[in-house]
Amino acid sequence: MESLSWWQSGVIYQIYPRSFQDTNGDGIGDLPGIIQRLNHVVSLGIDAIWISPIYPSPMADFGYDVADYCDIAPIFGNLADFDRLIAEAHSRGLRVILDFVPNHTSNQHPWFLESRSSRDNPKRDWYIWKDTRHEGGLPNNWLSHFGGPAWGWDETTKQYYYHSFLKEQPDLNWRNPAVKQAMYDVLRFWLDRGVDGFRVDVLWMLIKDEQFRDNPVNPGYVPGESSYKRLLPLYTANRPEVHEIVAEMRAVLDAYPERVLIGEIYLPIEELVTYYGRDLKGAQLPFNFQLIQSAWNAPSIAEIMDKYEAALPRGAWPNWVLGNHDKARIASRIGEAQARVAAILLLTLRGTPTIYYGEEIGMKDVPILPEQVQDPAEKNEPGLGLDRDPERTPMPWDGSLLAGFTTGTPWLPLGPEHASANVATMSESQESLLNLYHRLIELRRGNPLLTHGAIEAVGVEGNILSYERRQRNDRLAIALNMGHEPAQVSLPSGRVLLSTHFGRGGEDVDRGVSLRADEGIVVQVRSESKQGG
Ligand code: TEU
Ligand code: CA
Repeated sequence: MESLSWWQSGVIYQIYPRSFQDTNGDGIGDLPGIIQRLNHVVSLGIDAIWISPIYPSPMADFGYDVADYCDIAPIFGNLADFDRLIAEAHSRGLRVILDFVPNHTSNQHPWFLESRSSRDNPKRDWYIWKDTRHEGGLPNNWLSHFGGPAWGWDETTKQYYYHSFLKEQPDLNWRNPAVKQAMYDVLRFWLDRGVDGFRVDVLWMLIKDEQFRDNPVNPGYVPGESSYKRLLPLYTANRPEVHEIVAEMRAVLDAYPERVLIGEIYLPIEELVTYYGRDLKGAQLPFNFQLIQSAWNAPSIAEIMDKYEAALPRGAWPNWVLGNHDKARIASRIGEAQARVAAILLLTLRGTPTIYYGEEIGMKDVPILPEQVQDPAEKNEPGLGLDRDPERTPMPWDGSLLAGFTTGTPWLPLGPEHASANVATMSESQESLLNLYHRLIELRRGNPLLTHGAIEAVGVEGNILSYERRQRNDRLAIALNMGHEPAQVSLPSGRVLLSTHFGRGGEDVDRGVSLRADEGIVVQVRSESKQGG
């Protein structure tokens, strides 16, 4: 049995700190709140938490506009709280992964204030400044993810600066060695404080075309999509030079024991896997968002599984997610019944799963009224369905009016279902989704086939996706009915270890099994010798 690192055998849990637990009544989650709720995470069987940004920030993009990379935003607490969080997590065997946002700073960061102060400021070249084009227009046609041009005008120095996102998020110039060294020192600052790894924001965007060539028009643009999609980001993302930076970041982490580099990378599979790097010295876990982007049916998921496994460089470690703080929640995308099936899929696929907070209780997108909108993506381009607030609402801990999240006014509304869909209520019910997650993670931790086993025999029969996890003669068979009708599926004989439908565990199945609508099962296959008996 090969020995795996913690980030290979473990389960990662993403915490959106604003919405996890408030402890001072301001309606905003904080670090003491995360500490208060660590036991929930540990009881779930989680091995590592990834915390979205907690640094000082004007919060124009809710923390993804960093004004100081080496401190904690007062609304979340301070460095003493952070050190306590690390100690409390580590004492429970939990690792802590931070969100690293290197592509851009806040426009309030001292570096940018210096850079914009004059054209010959020593930090001018820490950002990307360009003159107007000869006829007085923008430097080129590059667009912001959040609508409009990606060029912000600076009246003082009469130049434009580049911003992939909000004008409050000026992009750093990652071609500048001084920027790289300063940012690698940021990594060391947190590594020295005991951080176990980083999820790197927009890793694939760090380098932009040196010639600033116009991006090509997107022939597939559909009116009603975000304006950013009018162009293909050929010259503003996934540039070949970025891999040198990924390797350098990884080298910084490799100077410390057992650290992990996770990359946020929205690219097709064949491009995504290049971020494992030469000799696997890139990101250990380039985030695989295929399950978020895919249609939810057996053939589509089977195709992704085959394609991804085939594309992985030799020795590269897979990973899977169902959601995050930018994308509609899985239970809203596929419904409560299929969210149970998705839990089995996520936790029995080969590789590291990341659970987004609330997925374990089937949290759904919460409807946000126009006057409640906080997300700049929606404010900048209203009515296109770009709002990310629905998937960022407070974690419902119990069925009380404020769900045990706060004693104040929550910064976003609680979901209408929170009276029943909350941790306390679900903990009481053996049949709840929360208990299915408990059972699944317990099975995963106790069964090396799920951490170490190969994935084989991926098959589709109608709406049923089936596959096996194998190691020598040991086999688990998984069958997932992604349809809403009962169906029969041929499976090797064995014993049901777990089903989405409580009470089926222990049942013998013999060369075939009937699945209820929206049912998934995990079967311990009887070994060959016994099969014949
Ligand atoms: O998201 C980057 C990204 O992929 C965006 O295209 C994202 O899908 C978009 O924001 C959806 O509207 C990262 C962070 O996860 C996101 O929260 C930040 O807003 C963004 O970078 C800028 O830092
Ligand atoms: Ca608070």
